[in-house]
Amino acid sequence: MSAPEVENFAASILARDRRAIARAATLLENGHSGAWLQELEGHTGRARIVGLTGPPGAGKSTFNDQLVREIRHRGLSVAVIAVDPSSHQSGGAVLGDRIRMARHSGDEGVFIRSMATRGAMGGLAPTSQRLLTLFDAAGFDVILLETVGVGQDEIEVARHAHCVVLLLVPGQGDEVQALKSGIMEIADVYVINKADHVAAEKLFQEISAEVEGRAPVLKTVALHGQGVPEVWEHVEKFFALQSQWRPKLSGFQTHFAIDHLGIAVESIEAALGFYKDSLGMEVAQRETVEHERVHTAMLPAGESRLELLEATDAESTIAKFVAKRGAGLHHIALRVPDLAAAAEKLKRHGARLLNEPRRGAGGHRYIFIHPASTGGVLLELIEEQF
Ligand SMILES: Nc1nc2c(ncn2[C@@H]2O[C@H](COP(=O)(O)OP(=O)(O)OP(=O)(O)O)[C@@H](O)[C@H]2O)c(=O)[nH]1
Ligand SMILES: [Mg+2]
Repeated sequence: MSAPEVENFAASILARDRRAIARAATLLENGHSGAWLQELEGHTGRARIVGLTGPPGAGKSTFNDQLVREIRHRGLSVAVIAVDPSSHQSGGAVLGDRIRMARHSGDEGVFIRSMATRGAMGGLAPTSQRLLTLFDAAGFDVILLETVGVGQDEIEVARHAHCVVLLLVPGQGDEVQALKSGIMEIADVYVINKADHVAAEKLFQEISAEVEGRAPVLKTVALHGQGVPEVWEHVEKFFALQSQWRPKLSGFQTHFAIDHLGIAVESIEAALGFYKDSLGMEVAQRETVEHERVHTAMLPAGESRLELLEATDAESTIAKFVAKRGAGLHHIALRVPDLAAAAEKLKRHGARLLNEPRRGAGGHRYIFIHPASTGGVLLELIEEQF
């Protein structure tokens, strides 16, 4: 693909063009990728990835089909990646998935893809990771990653998914197998499927005793959809709890980001001898802020930046800082979504604000907070710009 074709292809995927998504999925399954995939990587982190695993014949495909229906009822879009390791010969898996696909065909909010992996290291990790990138970038709210619990793959699933649902069925001695494989420790929601089976209650009791309240244990009859909405509710509850401490799930992302680190230097030219010439960083922007009496140079570093600060004259706070403490880290700047609200809240809590919100380098609004309030470092808050 030429550069413009790559651009076009990536743009079509980001615009949720189904034909482009299908073509990309096929390319990935056949082991191809390209610059377009890298392009997509910058647009991920929003989808909720739910792993679904369990022993052969537990009803995963049946359950998943019902779950897709439930997710659609709630107005969310969903992509399914069904991984079928060929060491497990279920026969009708791919055929069954075609039938499922047909059931949801015409529904723009559903995309189902079956993938056979060959051999033990048949490539679940790289291919499914890339498909996750694809579906995430294509804007699906939920991605269901389904695999048969026959060994390493289920642990892989746990590594890729944010939330793992483990399906167990009565009458197979699964619980013993599950315990051995280690999946019992990594599941976030336990489901006893085929609850219409006579031995279901006994298994439910055993698993509940084993899990000891660490995670919910639920019963379903996937065949009739019974109990499936409750499972989804627990998955949502799990995500709600996770969002409090897991910024990995963007969409729930923390509102704070390090905008830049400010370094007071004697001379920007001299400092650039190190940062630019020796280290190889680029200067994105140079500016003089008259009212702060400072020259600045901004050097991008990932999503954040280094800001070199040089005094314009002896009355500058930077000049005073350097005279008193020597050149060095001068301040840390955090981005916040609503500066006025942050300033109000800080005042209420008695923090020492050094100024009212005002405009600085680059035109953004900012405040400074005295080191006495922040643990010893001068802190700048900058308003997020959209
Ligand atoms: N009685 C009963 N049968 C069920 C239930 N859920 C699924 N089944 C049946 O169990 C069989 C296996 O279901 P699948 O959904 O194909 O199971 P799977 O886990 O995807 O199977 P593999 O992909 O082959 O590992 C099918 O005949 C289903 O109709 C249930 O709740 N109760
Ligand atoms: Mg299946």
